[in-house]
Amino acid sequence: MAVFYCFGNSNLKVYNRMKLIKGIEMIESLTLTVTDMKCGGCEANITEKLKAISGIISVAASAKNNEISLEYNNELTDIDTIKATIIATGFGI
Ligand SMILES: [Cu+2]
Repeated sequence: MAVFYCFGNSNLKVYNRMKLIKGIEMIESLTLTVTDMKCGGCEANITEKLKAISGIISVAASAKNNEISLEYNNELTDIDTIKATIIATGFGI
């Protein structure tokens, strides 16, 4: 699994890289069915919000498929935080 990248801020990037090298097992993949994304603007909006969470490694949002796939460090964030951010941004789970 290629997980040696991060879209967060530079400090987070360094932190995640350290953690990834120490133990890849704390990285989790998650795909959620998310409603109400209509276009690329919606995808960009939710992607930006999710990437701002500490511990989020990657985000792929698809309005077409009503899906958001993420990789995250489960020591830094969790599914409840991710879901709450999606709902707070105006989308449905
Ligand atoms: Cu849109």
